[in-house]
Amino acid sequence: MTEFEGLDPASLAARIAALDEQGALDAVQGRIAAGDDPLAIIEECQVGMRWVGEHYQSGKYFISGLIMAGEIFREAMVALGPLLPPETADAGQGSVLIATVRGDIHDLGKNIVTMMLRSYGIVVHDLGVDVSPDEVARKAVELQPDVVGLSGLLTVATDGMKATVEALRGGEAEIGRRLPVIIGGGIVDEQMCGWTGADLWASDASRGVRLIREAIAAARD
Ligand code: B12
Repeated sequence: MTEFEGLDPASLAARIAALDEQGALDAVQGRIAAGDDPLAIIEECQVGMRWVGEHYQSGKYFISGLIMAGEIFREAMVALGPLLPPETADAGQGSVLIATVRGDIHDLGKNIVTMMLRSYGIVVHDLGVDVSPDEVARKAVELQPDVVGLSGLLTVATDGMKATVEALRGGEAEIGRRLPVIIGGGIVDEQMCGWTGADLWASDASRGVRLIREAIAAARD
């Protein structure tokens, strides 16, 4: 195998970095058989995906590399998804409206967050990808979720994120309360949270799900 600087060559992350589909899926199965935590396996997949992304950026990989990495990850999730706690739907645990913002079609991360929230019994209304600010705001007024989650991985999508938060704030009068908005994805941080007008941010699913559950609990106190 080629050397993948910074990664252990035998690791799952390195196999994703090498776009070695079968090798990566074998590594996932090996880790599952060893009884590893599925979330830890997902996090290692993300390390490999980030590596591919960085090397796409530097010109070593092309768009086909991103597509391959996305496909490997999707297949890994076919094996890992059923190992996450079973999904239940119980409005008593709260509800979340989630979408990838306008101009962005990345959805693998959003789908993991959705799966994890559902595993806690939280009802998730997933609007999909490339969703316009008006559509998110319209659905928020219609469904009145406890929390709204916005996903975005592209720098150019940050405008869409900001516009969506503004549109949501515009609908709050009709809902009669402030809607906690959490933004997520590789590009978000404290600064972007402030700039977009969102309340919370998370660049990994575990932190995101914890913050969402806390926000639901606070809203119901
Ligand atoms: C796979 C991939 C693709 C696939 C996406 C497939 C799919 N169905 O999602 C395809 C091939 C379609 C794609 C297309 C493009 N991509 Co792309 N892609 C990636 C790649 C390699 C991995 C992304 C991924 O799925 N990671 C794994 C998931 C699990 O991680 P995640 O998304 O970060 O999600 C986690 C957290 O962020 C968080 N989270 C995510 N959403 C949310 C939401 C909430 C509410 C919460 C709480 C948490 C949360 O939880 C998740 C789990 O921990 C990244 C590299 C990278 N560094 O991320 C580039 C990357 C995101 N892509 C990039 C680019 C440039 C593009 C294209 C513009 C390329 C092109 N020239 O066409 C297009 C854009 C198309 C569009 N309009 O959106 C750039 C973006 C650069 C930038 N900052 O703007 C990246 C960073 C690569 C790079 N370094 O250059 N891409």
